[in-house]
Amino acid sequence: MPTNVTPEYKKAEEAYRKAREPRERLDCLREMLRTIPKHKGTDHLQADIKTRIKQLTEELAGPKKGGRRSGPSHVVRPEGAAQLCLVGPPNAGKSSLHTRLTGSRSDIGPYPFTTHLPVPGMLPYEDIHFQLVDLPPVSGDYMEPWLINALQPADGVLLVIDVSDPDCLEQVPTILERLKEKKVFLTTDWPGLERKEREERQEPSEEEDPFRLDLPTVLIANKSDLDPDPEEVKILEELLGLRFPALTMSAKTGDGLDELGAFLFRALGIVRVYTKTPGKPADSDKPFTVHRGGTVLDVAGLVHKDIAKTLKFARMWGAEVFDGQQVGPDHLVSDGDLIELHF
Ligand SMILES: Nc1nc2c(ncn2[C@@H]2O[C@H](COP(=O)(O)OP(=O)(O)OP(=O)(O)O)[C@@H](O)[C@H]2O)c(=O)[nH]1
Ligand SMILES: [Mg+2]
Repeated sequence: MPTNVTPEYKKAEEAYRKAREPRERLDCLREMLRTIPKHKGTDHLQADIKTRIKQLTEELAGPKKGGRRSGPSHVVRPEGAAQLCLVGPPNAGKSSLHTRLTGSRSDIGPYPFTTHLPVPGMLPYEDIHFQLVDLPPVSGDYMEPWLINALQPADGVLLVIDVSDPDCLEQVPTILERLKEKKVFLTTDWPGLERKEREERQEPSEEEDPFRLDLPTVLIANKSDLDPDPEEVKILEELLGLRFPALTMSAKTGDGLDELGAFLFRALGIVRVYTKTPGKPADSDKPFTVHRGGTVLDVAGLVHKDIAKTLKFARMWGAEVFDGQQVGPDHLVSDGDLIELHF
């Protein structure tokens, strides 16, 4: 990270980190390039920004006539409470899990490299949904060049392995290495779970690189029907020296699938907030979701950008307030709160 960057650049970088929509990310990158001080010390970063602008522009342009790339965009627009990408070695059962969890029609095959494109799907959990994105495999021999772009909007990763296949002892470190080369780090730090020791991060991060991507990761030990030893995944993690939270499941029998929604809800620290219009009953079927630490203002922004701009106060019903309590825009929301926005 170069020193002497302007506050203007810092602001653009901050906005880039927060942006989730590909088009918004592109705008932020352009702003970063516009505001970055142009001197030797920022040469690398300038080049990096330019490469990313080029890649994203191509992604957003879609199929090119007569060009090498054809077909749909590889970046999936986030929907639902959070986006989680399925990453793993070939044949681990990513697509099988995806079809069972989301009802998608992702291709399944008994041979490696069945999946070629990202496939989105929604996993229902209580009254919300998580978006799961099935992806092609990552192996020592091959990783789709666009896979890193597809990971950018994700809130987390499901690292899927075939627990009955001893090869996963080599596959997992290879995947971590390949992603790391592209500045993507799979971490144990889930916002809603107790923070593990700093040194468990794969790399020190005093000098934050704006393009470094840390993705909280859960290890999914699939094909438990082929290896019924419940301790297997613990042994694997010990052998691999990893501390990801882990879930054991079988896409074949359906065992363990039910636990994923509850895990994601807790691990991501999702907070559901219901809204109502003054003088009307609660609109309690479809909540808005924010992360723990979210405020009344954050919810207002999800309802409508203009409401967030003109928000005066809210009335709130919930566990932490008395019924109809008046609260300011900065008031923290908790799961199950009902709010009435006044603007
Ligand atoms: N016994 C058993 N077989 C499974 C399970 N999950 C998937 N399979 C089988 O494993 C093979 C690969 O499944 P896929 O879902 O295509 O695996 P994938 O990880 O998406 O594979 P790629 O797209 O090539 O990366 C298929 O023959 C599946 O039927 C499981 O839980 N148990
Ligand atoms: Mg697949």
